[in-house]
Amino acid sequence: MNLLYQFGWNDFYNNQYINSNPGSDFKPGRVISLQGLKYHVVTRNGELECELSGKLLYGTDPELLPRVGDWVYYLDYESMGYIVDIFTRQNALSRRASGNKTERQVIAANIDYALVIQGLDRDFNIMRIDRYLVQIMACGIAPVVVLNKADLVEDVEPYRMEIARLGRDCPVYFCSAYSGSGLDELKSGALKPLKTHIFVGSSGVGKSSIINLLTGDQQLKTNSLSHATNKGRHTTTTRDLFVASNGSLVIDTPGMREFGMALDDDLAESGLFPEIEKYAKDCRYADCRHLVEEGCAVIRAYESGALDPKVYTSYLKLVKEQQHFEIRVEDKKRLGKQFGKMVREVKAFKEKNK
Ligand SMILES: Nc1nc2c(ncn2[C@@H]2O[C@H](COP(=O)(O)OP(=O)(O)OP(=O)(O)O)[C@@H](O)[C@H]2O)c(=O)[nH]1
Ligand SMILES: [Mg+2]
Ligand SMILES: [Zn+2]
Repeated sequence: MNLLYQFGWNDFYNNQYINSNPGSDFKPGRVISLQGLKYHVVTRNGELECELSGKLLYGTDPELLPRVGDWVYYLDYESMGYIVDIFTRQNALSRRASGNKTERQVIAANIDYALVIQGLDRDFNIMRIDRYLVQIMACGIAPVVVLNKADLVEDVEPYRMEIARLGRDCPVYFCSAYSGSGLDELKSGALKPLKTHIFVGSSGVGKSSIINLLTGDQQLKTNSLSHATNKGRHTTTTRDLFVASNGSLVIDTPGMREFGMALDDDLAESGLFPEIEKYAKDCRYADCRHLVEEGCAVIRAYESGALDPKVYTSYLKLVKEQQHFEIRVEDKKRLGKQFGKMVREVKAFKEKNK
């Protein structure tokens, strides 16, 4: 099978490629890792190290620079490749850039499933899970919850129930990278061949450990602490895309302390809070934000105990964060137009030099 298909190439990208009629010099590939300005790209002929063309590097909205998972057009140049443009994304997992209120940071592109990993130790935090789920769904990605380190607890059922109370339609898996329990179920249930999965979660929850076991070798450095000295930490610092043994594609990410929201939608009506929306239809005002409004049925449900306080608090926290996040009006017409122009320029250049 064509290597590109093994890395997720499908009609969505193929149609773009055909319609852009790029000529044989512009080849497609997928970014599987990036280190500084060096990109590793899977091409029809294997892996190729690439750099960005100047035009892309200096002339592009940072959100549209290639990230892991992006499909790109590149030009061969001796033993290197030059990335000249990216394909329109199916979606992108993004978050608010840390320390910055208005900028969105793209973590990875073209993702089918995002697996939120937490450890069943002090890391477990139901509100944090909910924040991840909201941001993931807002990016148009299907979420999955994975609770690792099941070896550290007697009974996982209380955790399952707590997640069920969030009222979200999202599969939950329990596993232990230490004992190996639950990993087969995770692989056969959550990891789909040819689909792209991203692992997200705080540092130390076991993302790389799980991926190591799923991909069948030690491709990743895991964070093994030597207890006495705290030395020998190998925390993941680059993002990488791997093929697991069942043909699914898996992206590891470094742990994120915060996963700030970067949402466009009006949260109250976004469909992201089904438990809130259940009550919202009885609010006095149609545009009620359920914060301080009179006649708010959501606040009433919260006060009466009908609405889980954790769900309401999680909603409040997100509204507050979102109010800080103002999205710049972006000039998105760059894509397509500029690329068409470049194709014509290269073709003209080749004609002239025949
Ligand atoms: N008890 C227990 N420890 C685990 C389990 N999975 C991972 N660990 C340990 O947790 C530590 C962190 O594991 P990693 O796989 O490096 O965690 P990570 O999520 O990739 O961390 P970052 O790359 O920093 O984001 C290591 O010491 C692992 O041995 C588990 O199921 N049970
Ligand atoms: Mg890691
Ligand atoms: Zn209300």
